[in-house]
Amino acid sequence: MNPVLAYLLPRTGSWVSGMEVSKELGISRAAVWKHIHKLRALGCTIETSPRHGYRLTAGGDILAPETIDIRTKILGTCIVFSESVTSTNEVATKMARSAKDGTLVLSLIQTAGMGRLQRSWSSPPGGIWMSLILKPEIPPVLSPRIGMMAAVAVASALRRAGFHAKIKWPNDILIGDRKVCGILIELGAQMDRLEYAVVGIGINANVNDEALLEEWGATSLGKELGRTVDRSEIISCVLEELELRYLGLGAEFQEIHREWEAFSATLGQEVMVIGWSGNGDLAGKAESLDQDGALIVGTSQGLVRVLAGDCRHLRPLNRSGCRSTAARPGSEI
Ligand code: BT5
Repeated sequence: MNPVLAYLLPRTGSWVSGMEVSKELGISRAAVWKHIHKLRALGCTIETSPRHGYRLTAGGDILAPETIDIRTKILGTCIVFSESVTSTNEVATKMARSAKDGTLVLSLIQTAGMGRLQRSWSSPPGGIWMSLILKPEIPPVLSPRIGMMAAVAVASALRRAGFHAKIKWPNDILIGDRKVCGILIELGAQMDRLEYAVVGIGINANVNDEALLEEWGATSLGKELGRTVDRSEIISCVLEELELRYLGLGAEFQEIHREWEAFSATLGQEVMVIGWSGNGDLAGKAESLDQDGALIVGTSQGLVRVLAGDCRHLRPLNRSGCRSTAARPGSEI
């Protein structure tokens, strides 16, 4: 953690002089000032006064291991924190074999954030960019459950915070019809044994760049709420909701499956699955989700089981068979 932030945090709301910080940390006053600049760029609200020095304001958007209230027994009890990494999934994957189950890799920004299928994930300051290293005792064939569990846990955590979060197949989280969170699961496995899963979670928490959000057709928690959200508390809740389900991943999966269906924005929709099984696109109605996380799509040819792909929600048909005009322009999500 940044040493100046570590010094200011327990003194939040009080003035401390530049001289005091410099003396206590054994660094020059110019170095203190550089740290202050950096912390402000990362979202901390720090006031300065020539007479009083520096004051960290309560309620600012500060994210550090020390600000996260760990209420879990396994997940997040070990945190690897950085101000900037290429990708938390990349860092987590490199250390996964030797890491403790539940290790959390967290960064304030990512310079090469990854989406699915080699796509890129923009990760400016203000977001929650994190990866969990999990070591569930399940056979590799059950690994699709991990993504379903993660989606249900994030949706539950956001619901606890007052957002009407829904899941778009396979595991995007939406508020309204806009994406607020993406999940990327990467696995390390042998034939019959899952060694680890890296669960990458990207939440546009306080990412408020309108142009970027518009470009992705996305939203952020801060935008939806009209004010800054407490990222540390959101992370604590995600860890709690994940741990609750992680322990029942093998035996109590029925409940996670039931929750996924209850939170789904996809089931019942007319959808277009892009690039499924390399056979082009598939249009139909999303009927259900099977135990392997596959989407069951009702098409003119009958039911089709789709294991992977990109899904677009089409505007529902109205009674006369035309696309509804109620949806906003751009008709697909
Ligand atoms: C995903 O991919 O939705 C998975 C994203 C996972 C990101 C997390 S952040 C922590 C961890 N470390 C990583 O490196 N990754 C994980 P996909 O469904 O392929 O969506 C990618 C597409 O979403 C891009 O092609 C853009 O169109 C769009 N996009 C990029 N950045 C976005 C953002 N911040 N919010 C919403 N959409 C975004």
